[in-house]
Amino acid sequence: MKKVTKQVYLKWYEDMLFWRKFEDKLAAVYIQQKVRGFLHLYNGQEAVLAGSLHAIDIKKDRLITAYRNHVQPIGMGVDPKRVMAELYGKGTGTSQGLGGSMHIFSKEHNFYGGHGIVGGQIPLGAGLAFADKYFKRDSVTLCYMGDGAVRQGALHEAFNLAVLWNLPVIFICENNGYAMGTSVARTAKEQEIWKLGLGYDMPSSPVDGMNPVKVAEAVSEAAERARTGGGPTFLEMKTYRYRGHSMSDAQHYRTKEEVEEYKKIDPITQVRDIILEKKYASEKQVDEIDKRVKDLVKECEKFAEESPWPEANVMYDTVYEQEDYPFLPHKL
Ligand SMILES: Cc1ncc(C[n+]2csc(CCOP(=O)(O)OP(=O)(O)O)c2C)c(N)n1
Ligand SMILES: [Mg+2]
Repeated sequence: MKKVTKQVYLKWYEDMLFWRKFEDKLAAVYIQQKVRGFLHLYNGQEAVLAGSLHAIDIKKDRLITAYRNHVQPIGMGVDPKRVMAELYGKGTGTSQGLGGSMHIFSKEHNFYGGHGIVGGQIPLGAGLAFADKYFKRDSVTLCYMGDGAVRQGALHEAFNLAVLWNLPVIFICENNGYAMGTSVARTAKEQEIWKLGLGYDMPSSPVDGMNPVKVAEAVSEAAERARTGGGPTFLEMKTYRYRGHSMSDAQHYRTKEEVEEYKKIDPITQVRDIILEKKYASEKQVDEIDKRVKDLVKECEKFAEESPWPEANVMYDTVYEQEDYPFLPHKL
C-alpha cells in the first residue's frame, strides 16, 4: 500500500471536511427549495471514499455507486462547482442540470454514476470490469452499494460471473445500518454481510469504514489482487450515516443516542486528532484548512446560483429520438 504520510492525513482531512460541508450546504439550500427532488447525503461515510481513493489511481480506475453520489465524483476530480450546479438544475451542471442529485456522471473522470435503482449498479460495475479485462486494460472498478442493495438478485448474478470470469472489480458494501428505515437486523438472519461473498468463493472481509487507514489497507490489497489477475473482492465497510435516508425522513427507526455514539468515532474528528497529536499541523494551520474549505463551498454555491438555467431545447437533445419517427416533430 502507498504510505500514509503526513500529506495524506492532511489531504484526507481537507477532502472529507469539504465533502461534509459541501453536503451541509446542499441540505441548507434544499430547505430553501433551491435544490429539489430527492437528496441523499453521505455525512458520516466519508472515510470509505477517502481511504478508497488513496488505494487507487483515479486516472485509470473507475467508480460506480448508488444515489448517495455527490462527493465521489469530486474525489475523482470533477469540479465541485459543476456538481453543485447539477443539483441546482443549472445548465453548467455535470449533466446540464438534467440529471440532478441521484445522477451525477462523468465519463471523463471515470465516474459512472449515480444510480437510483437499488443494486442496479452492481452488474454495471461488473460490466465495466469485464470491458477492461476484454480490452486488456490495467484498470480496476470500485463498485459501491448499500446494505439494502445486497439483498437484490442482481448482486448474486454479478458475483457469480465476476468470480467465474475473474473480473478486476472490488464490490464495496457501505453498511450504514439501514436501508431507508429498515435496519440490517430486520432484513436478514445473517448480519455479517461480507459473508455473502464466501458462497461464491470470493475473497471477502469486514472493514472498519469509519477509519480511512483501514479502508485504504483493504482496498489496496483488493486492487493489487484485481490488477494481478486475482479477480474480484467483496468488502463490507461498517459505517454510519448521520442524516436521514433522504431529506424527508423523520428517523423514527433509530434513537438520537445511537447517532451520537457514532459521532464519537467520526472519521473527520479521528483524522483531525491524529494530525494534532502527531503535530502534522498546528491548530492554526488546521483552522486555515477549515477556512479554505468554507471559502470553496461558498464559491460552489455562488457558481450554482449565478449559472443560467439550461436552454429549453436540451430537453430534447438528450433524449433518444429515432431519426425517421414520423409522428412527433418535437424539436423546439
Ligand atoms: C429496486 C428498488 N427498490 C426499491 C427502491 C426504493 N429505495 C430507494 S433507496 C432504498 C434503500 C436502500 O438502502 P441501502 O442499499 O442500504 O443504501 P443507503 O441508502 O443506506 O445508502 C430503497 C428501498 C429503489 N430505489 N429501487
Ligand atoms: Mg444502508
